[in-house]
Parts: sequence; structure tokens; C-alpha cells
Amino acid sequence: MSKTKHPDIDIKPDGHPNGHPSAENPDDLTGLHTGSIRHKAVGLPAIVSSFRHAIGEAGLTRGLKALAHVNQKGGYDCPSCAWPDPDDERSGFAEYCENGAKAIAEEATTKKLIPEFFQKHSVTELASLTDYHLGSQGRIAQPMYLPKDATHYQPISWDEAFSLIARHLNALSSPDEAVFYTSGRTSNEAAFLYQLFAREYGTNNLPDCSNMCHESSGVALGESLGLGKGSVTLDDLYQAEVIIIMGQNPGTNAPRMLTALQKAKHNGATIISVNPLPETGLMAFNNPQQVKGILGLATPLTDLYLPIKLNGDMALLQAIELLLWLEEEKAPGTVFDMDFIHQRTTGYEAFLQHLQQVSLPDLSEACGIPIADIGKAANIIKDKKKIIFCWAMGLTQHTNAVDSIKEIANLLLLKGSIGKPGAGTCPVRGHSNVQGDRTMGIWEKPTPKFLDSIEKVFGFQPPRKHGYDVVSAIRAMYEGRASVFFAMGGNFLSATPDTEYTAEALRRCRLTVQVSTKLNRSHLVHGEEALILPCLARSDRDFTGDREQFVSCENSMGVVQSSKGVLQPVSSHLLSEPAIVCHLAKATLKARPGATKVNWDAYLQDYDFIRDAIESTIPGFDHYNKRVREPGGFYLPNAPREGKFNTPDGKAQFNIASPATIALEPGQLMMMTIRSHDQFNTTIYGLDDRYRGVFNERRVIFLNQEDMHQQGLQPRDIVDIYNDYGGTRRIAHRFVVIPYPIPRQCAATYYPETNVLVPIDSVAQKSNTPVSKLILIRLQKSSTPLP
Ligand SMILES: Nc1nc2c(c(=O)[nH]1)N[C@H]1C(S)=C(S)[C@@H](COP(=O)(O)OP(=O)(O)OC[C@H]3O[C@@H](n4cnc5c(=O)[nH]c(N)nc54)[C@H](O)[C@@H]3O)O[C@H]1N2
Ligand SMILES: Nc1nc2c(c(=O)[nH]1)N[C@H]1C(S)=C(S)[C@@H](COP(=O)(O)OP(=O)(O)OC[C@H]3O[C@@H](n4cnc5c(=O)[nH]c(N)nc54)[C@H](O)[C@@H]3O)O[C@H]1N2
Ligand SMILES: [Mo]
Repeated sequence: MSKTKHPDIDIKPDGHPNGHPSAENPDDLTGLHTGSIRHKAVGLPAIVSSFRHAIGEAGLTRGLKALAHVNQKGGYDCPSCAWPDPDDERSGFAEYCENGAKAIAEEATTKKLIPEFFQKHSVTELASLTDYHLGSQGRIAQPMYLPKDATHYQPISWDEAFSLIARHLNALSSPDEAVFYTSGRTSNEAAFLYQLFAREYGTNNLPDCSNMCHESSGVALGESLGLGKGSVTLDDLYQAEVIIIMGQNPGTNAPRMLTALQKAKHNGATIISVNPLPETGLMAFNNPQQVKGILGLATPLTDLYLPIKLNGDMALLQAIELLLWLEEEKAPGTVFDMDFIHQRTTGYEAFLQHLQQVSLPDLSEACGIPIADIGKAANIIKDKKKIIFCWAMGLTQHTNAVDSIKEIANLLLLKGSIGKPGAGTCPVRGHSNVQGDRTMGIWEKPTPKFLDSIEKVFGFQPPRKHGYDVVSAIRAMYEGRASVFFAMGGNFLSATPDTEYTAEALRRCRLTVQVSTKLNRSHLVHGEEALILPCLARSDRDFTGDREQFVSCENSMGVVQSSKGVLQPVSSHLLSEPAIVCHLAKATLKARPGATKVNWDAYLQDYDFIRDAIESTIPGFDHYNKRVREPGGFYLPNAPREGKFNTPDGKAQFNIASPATIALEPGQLMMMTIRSHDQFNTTIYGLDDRYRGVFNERRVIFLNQEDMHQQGLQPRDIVDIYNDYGGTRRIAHRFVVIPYPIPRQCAATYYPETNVLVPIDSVAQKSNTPVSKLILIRLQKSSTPLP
């Protein structure tokens, strides 16, 4: 086993004004450098960057081994995004991207946190580190415990840790006082067991990162098309005539999608990008898997770029629909697919009536796109049938997100562009198994059918009452209705809205437990007692039950595949996530009358037994153990893909909605919180955002030059950002102003530094997703100047 030196870190002395470890990232500025915005993504710098990260963290042999097996048939699933792997040809070595390599380096590191590290540094001291520094300390190497009123974490045995949690859980007056959070890296096997345990214990309090991510897509697609998942496959993308990418930055967040777009483009597709920012990967792409890409010859990807105002998407879509209808009026039956509309949809007449009342100039004003450019988009779409919409957080994290996504469905329905090759919906999922976790039952609102199935297979009565999602869980903890918080991965404190409010919610818990690979702020802002349980990561070999195990994941297009780690774990004290759940369940449920109906010991021996249980419970997993072993895995059933809509009347539903009117007061701006090129959510790989020309600083705010002028701001001024939603003042201190091509009245900062500004009660209708892409802010020059 490798020796670990104490990391050399600059830790500030103890002492926080209110006696708590800080909930927010320290507001130290790191020294901004700027460069020009990149016009094309990937290519040689990305290859260099991948290797630097992987080898720098993990060492040469380990780094290369980790990279050689990622996303290969029989290898492991990249822990970064949920973009699918090609069904047939996979490039021999490089079926990963720069940011996948960073994610692998992050977990394959040989640095580890031994008990002396926690003995040396108090929780308050650790909280003075930025997220970047926290994450770079290394892998957590054994279970750690923070007793009541203690200042330092101390080692604890696994047995003691499980009995402590069991004691707390069994002392609650109702199982609904416990919250079981899941982040989207959890495997199918772990997720299935985790929800099974929560339900046998007695609660549906299963919030997950999806509540903050694609929940709006799930709700919208479920109601419009009868299935809360996307309908297309990679093959459809290759065949599409038009691909419209809205509110997504694939160059950074799903880089392998660029390869698919390049192929689509090569086959003749026209690409329309709708984004307030001219994101580098959308504009052009150097494929690192092709010689000409390495040499720097880029494929232009976007044919029409529409720099939309924040939340202008519904207005834009309706404007396009209106123009299409005007064309349809001129030559009936040539633009809309009337057969499809009559046979497969409901609500067309009412929809049309509504459409006839909208005003094109108003819509153009609302989305900030000139009518002429809207016309270009309508023209591209007019004669086409093979149309695909791709989207991500730029659509889902808005108040009216569900209706905006339903507007996408409306447009596809008008064109009959769903359930046929080359056409359909493509919500690009975030975490690598977030979609699988939901399929496995990680959901606070399980369907009666799912619960019936659990009851039938396992013989206990799962609770029927719906549980808490992320936002309602935070409220419940804040208000004392929940007091044990258990997280299967993730970084709840930093990923959720209203950091100070959430911090207080967690502090009011009796016990907070984090199953984690790396240190993060959720370990430092904790309940009365706290535990950190270190687990194996995706790239680690798993010898649970003394035999080598593998797990499985579902990607963004509904393909289930096996994932088997290849690296020697950094510590012998790590447990797999499925094993952690089994031990937790055994410890907690054994004290109860009738104990447990589930054979947890079998699952600890062989994960094939878990997959058998999944097969018995969840449709679509027939012969799971056999099919998951086939190279490339298998597709789950997807009705909309076949043109079938499992809605109450069996038809796809047109939806009627109107764009929101956002009245800004003088000096107010709309701010979105986005990801840099050097982070995975709250895990910060580095301080650069190469494509946007920002180096060595994350505390930046991108502003339109005219807005800067109006507010009397110069480049590199330092501002404090204010939000006063609901009468509560929220402040994020010290951000460096950067002029950027962004529409008037719009601003952008990085998540999670500005989560402190996202109001807990500003949520999307129906999906309850925090509104992270439109925060009303004001700026004030900071009294503390640049260092
Ligand atoms: N390397 C890396 N990969 C990742 C992640 C990561 O952090 N790093 N995170 C993963 C996760 S969990 C997720 S959910 C995905 C996130 O992937 P993305 O959704 O691409 O992530 P964001 O950075 O939030 O980018 C939102 C994009 O929407 C645009 N946008 C914001 N508001 C609007 C709007 O109102 N309308 C329109 N049309 N556009 C808008 C922004 O300019 C930005 O380009 O990526 C996943 N993959
Ligand atoms: N303002 C703002 N807030 C947002 C967003 C935004 O765009 N803007 N995006 C939202 C979105 S889309 C999402 S998905 C959420 C993300 O929310 P989360 O999923 O909760 O957060 P992550 O940052 O992905 O979690 C990182 C932590 O997971 C742990 N980890 C990593 N790998 C593993 C593993 O294999 N097993 C276990 N057990 N733990 C592991 C590590 O300890 C690491 O510190 O954030 C949301 N919050
Ligand atoms: Mo996400």
C-alpha cells in the first residue's frame, strides 16, 4: 500500500464568527487571468489536459490502466456524465473525454486521508479551505465519526458506525423523520437496495440530485408523452435532419456528445443552438479521435446560433410554432403532420386557438431574438420531419421549466417528429447513473404499481405516503420534522439552494451521515453527531463476498450496461455501496419485531442476487444477469420511441402555456449559475475555464458590457452580489467582473459559489426544482478592493 504524506495545505486558524464551521466557500480571490474565448472545443489541448490530470493524480501505470478501461465493453462506466457509448464501434483507447479523464483522476488518486489528518485539522479549520482544496486532499480511507460537541473527526469501526446509525433511526418517533438522499453516481444495485431498505424501514423520503436536475424534464415528458425519459438513441442523432440544442453546454458537460453531433453533421444535419452564451463546444469541435482533429482542423457545428435571453425559450418556441402555422395555413398539410396529430394527440384545437392569439413582436421581445432570426429557425424546421431537441439545465432550472419543456413536445408533435427514426426528445442527463437510480425506485413519489411490486416480491408493506424531495427535505430538517440525514454520495450542502438556510437545516439534525469518496463541505456542516462512510468508487475493484463483483448503470438513452472497476482500492477499509446498505439494513431492522423480509446476506455474497431481485420487481429487466453480461448491455423498453404514449387516454398531450413576464427593477439583473470547464458539480478540478478564457479564478461574474457601463463597472472591478427574494437578504461576497458576450440584463456565475443566492422558496412549478438559472440580483462594488 502506498504511503501517504500529510497534504501541505494552507489552513486558517480556528474560529468562525457565529461559532459554526463556515457553510460557504471562503471568499478569497485567487488571481484572475483572462484570455480570449475559444472558438472550438477539444483537440490537442484537451488530450494534454486529460493525461496531465489522470497521470498527475494517479501515477503513470494506474492512470493509464484507469483510462484504458473506461467505457470499454467489459470495463467500467465513466463516472462523469450520462452520455451513451456507441453501440457498435468504440475507439480503442479513447472512449472518454478530457472531463471524463479528470473525473477518473479525481477518484483514482493515490492520496488518502488517514486518521492523523483529521486529528490534526479541526472541522472549523477544514471549512476555511475552498472546495477545490478540500477535494484535492485525497480519498477518505476509513470511517470517521464526529461526536456531539467534538471539534475533530475520529476513527470509528464499521460495526460501531452501523450500530450508531441504527440506534438513531430506531429512536425516531416516525420513520418519516429520516431522510435518505442519493446522488446520481450510485449504481443500479446500490440504488435498488437503498430504496428497498428505506421502504422496509418505513419511509419514501428518498430525495435525489434529480430533484435539482432533470426533474422538470421527467414531469413534462411524463405528462406530455407518457414517459419521463428521452426517446432517442445515438442512431437517431446520426440520422437527424435538424438538431436543436437548448440550454446545454455539451463541450464541457457532455463532451462525447460532440462526436455524435459531428457525425450527424457529416450525415447532413443542420444544428441550431439556443443559448445566452456562445458556448465553445457548440460552435466548433476538434475531434481528438481523428487525426485532423488533433491537428486542429475543427468541424463547425452550429449553423444557426440564437443568443437567447434567460428563460426566453418558451417564447422562442411559440414564435417558431406560430411561423410554422402561418406556412401551414398557406399550404395545408405541408408543414404540420395532420395524420399524426389526429391519430396520436389530444388538445390540438385548443392549442391552435391559443397559438393564434400570441403576438410575434411580443415573443421576439421576450426571448431577445429578432423576428428575422426566428424566421431562419422556422425555415430550417419547416420541411423537415427528423427533428431532435436536446436540452439540459438551461431549461430545467427555471420557474416555468415544465411548461417550457412541454413546448418542445408541442413542436415535435406538430411535426409528427416523435416515435420515428431520427426524431424525438433528448434530455441530456447529468450524473452517470441518475436515470438508473430513478428506474430503481429512488423517488419520493413512487407509483402505486412500483410499490405493489415491492410488496408482492418481498412481502412487506411499503409506505404509500409520498416522501420529501430535496427542497421539502431541507424544510423538514429546518423545521425539526426530520432529524436523521443519510446521503448516498453527493454534496448536499453545496449542491442545494440557499446555502445558509440548508446549513442550518443540517445543523439541526441529530445525526448526519455521508457515504463518500472525497472530502466535501457536507462533512463540515453537520448535525449534532456526524459520520463519514468511505466507499469504493466506480474505477475501484470490488471484492464484496470474496469474489469480484460488477455493478450496472443506465445511461441517458436507456441502455443498461455493466461496470467493473480495475484499480486496487487506496485502502482496505472501504466498503462498496451495496455492502454499506446491506449492513445498514441488518443493523437497523434486526431490532424490530418481524425483523426483515429481505435476505440482505445473500446480496452481500453476490450481486447477481440483487439483479435477480431487480428483475422480479421492475419491468424491462428480464434475464438481467444474462443480458447485462453481453457486450454493450441492453436497451430498456421505451414506448414514445415506438410512437406509443402511455398517458391516461393513450395519446400525446398538447400543452397550453404562456411565457413568464419578468419585470426587472432598475439595476436588477437575471443571473444564471453554470459550470466551468474545470469542475464536476461541486467537485472542483481546477480554477480555469479554458473555453471561456478565464484562468485561475472562480469568483467571477460575466456581464454584458452595456450593463456594466450602466452600472458604472469596469472589467476586474470586485462586486458583492445581492438577492432579496421573499424579503430575505442573501449576499455572495467578492466576485470579479468580466465583460462577456451575454444578452442585456443577463449575468452568469459559477455554481456552487453562488448557491448562497438561490432562494429556497424559488422553485419550478410542478417539479419543485430550485430555480438556479434565473436569480434576481443587484450588484454593489465591494468595499474590499482586489488584493
Ligand atoms: N465536466 C462536467 N460534466 C458534467 C457536469 C459537470 O459539472 N462537469 N455535471 C453533470 C450534471 S449533474 C449535469 S445536470 C449536466 C449539466 O450540463 P449543462 O446543462 O450543460 O450545465 P450548465 O453549466 O448548468 O449549463 C447550462 C447551459 O444552459 C445555458 N442556459 C442557462 N440559462 C438558459 C436559458 O434560460 N435558456 C437557454 N436556452 N440556455 C440557458 C447556459 O449558458 C449553459 O450553456 O452535466 C453533467 N456533466
Ligand atoms: N446553483 C446551482 N445549483 C445546482 C446546479 C446548478 O446548475 N446550479 N445543478 C444541480 C444538479 S444538475 C445536480 S445533479 C446537483 C448535484 O448534486 P450532488 O450529486 O449532491 O453533488 P456532486 O457535486 O455531484 O457530489 C460530489 C460528491 O460525491 C461524492 N462521490 C463521488 N463519487 C462517489 C461515489 O462513487 N460514491 C459515493 N458514495 N460518493 C461519491 C464525493 O464525496 C463528492 O464530494 O447539484 C445541483 N445544484
Ligand atoms: Mo445534474
